[in-house]
Amino acid sequence: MITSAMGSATDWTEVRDDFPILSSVNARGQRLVYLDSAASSQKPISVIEALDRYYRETNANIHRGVYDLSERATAQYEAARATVADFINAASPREVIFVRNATEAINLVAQSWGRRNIGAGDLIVVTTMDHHSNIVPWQLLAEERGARVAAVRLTPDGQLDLDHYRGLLAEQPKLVAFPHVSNGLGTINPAAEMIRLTHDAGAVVMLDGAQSVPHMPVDVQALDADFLAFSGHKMLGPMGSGALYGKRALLEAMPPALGGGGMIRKVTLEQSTWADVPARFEAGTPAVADAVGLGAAIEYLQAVGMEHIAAHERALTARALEALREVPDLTIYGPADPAVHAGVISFTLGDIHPHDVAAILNEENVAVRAGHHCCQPLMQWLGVPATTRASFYLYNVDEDIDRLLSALHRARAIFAA
Ligand code: 7TS
Repeated sequence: MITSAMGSATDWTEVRDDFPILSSVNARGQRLVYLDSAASSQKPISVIEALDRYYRETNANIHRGVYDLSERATAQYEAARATVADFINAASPREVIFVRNATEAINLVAQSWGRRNIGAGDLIVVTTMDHHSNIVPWQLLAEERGARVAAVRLTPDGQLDLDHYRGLLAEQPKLVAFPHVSNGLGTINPAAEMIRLTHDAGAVVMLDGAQSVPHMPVDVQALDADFLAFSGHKMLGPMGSGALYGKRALLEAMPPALGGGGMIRKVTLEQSTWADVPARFEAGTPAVADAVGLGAAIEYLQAVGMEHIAAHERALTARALEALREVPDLTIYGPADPAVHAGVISFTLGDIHPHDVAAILNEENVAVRAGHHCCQPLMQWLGVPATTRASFYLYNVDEDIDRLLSALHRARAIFAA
């Protein structure tokens, strides 16, 4: 197990060995090559043990009991919040709200900030490459409020068309929602520049960090992000863990999205008043163990070092892009420039259906995703119903790319026959 930030000599196979599931083999003795981390990451032993330890030694409801266990559970939950805040360089842990996933984080903003700030005729801007999670909540809000939703167009190689974006900003939107990194194309968007332009136009930014926070250093203060949503399960943490970051002034001006225990200051049968943030947005008993597990996941990522992880993934991606370009009939979507292409590679292989490609890869124990990746508007723009997608994380190694390549050649051979 790794214990400290590593230099350039990291043995990534040792990192892989921290993830028990990655040493599993199929009936033919082939080791699992997991290339679907954009959907959900695997979990290191330290996270599995943190969950186990929490339930064995600490479990109790939080913020309620006056007994030792409950106080320890509360302390661990709040320590995890501080760990998340530190990870994204939030000014205060109060700016971090625990949620189940990025989807819930975005819906929280749409339902709370949105209902208070979006009115009839207002414009909300999303992008053609957004995940449904960063489109549908805004459509629901727009429908309710009589607002409009417009989408930023893409350039031919799958980057945001910033000229079109500037044009939309001239229409003075109230809110702009965009992904830091696209889960369908791997495009790394120029978040800092876009946020600056957005603020100059007087709009608030919902940055979808589901594919960036797990893979690269993300500093909310340097970016000046208003809201940032991300999922713990994509960054080595437990399923059902995630976080919303919001600037404190914005959060403090927002009404609760859910009512219940834990989020109130005073309740009478006539009316209620709200707790301070972040408790105001955490109604009911939270997923305490999962928050603690997310804290452990972040500690693992920090021990390896986010810059270091990003560099490893850049190297894997550059190598994979180069190798995939040599496969006949294979079309790669997304930017050709590896500097703006994260470790998410979407492709089609001739006329073979993406699901068939994934099924043959699965026979070789190579796990990839096929489908629309919850990006139907993006698929429409690409003119394909689906793609096959390989995505990388810190536990992938060069050998995984070799296995992907040989499985793709097998798929070609099978379908050529
Ligand atoms: N935003 C982006 C950019 C995503 O990639 C995802 C999940 C979400 C939001 C939603 O995350 P959730 O944790 O709330 O589900 N993306 C994917 C994917 O690409 N394959 O499965 C889930």
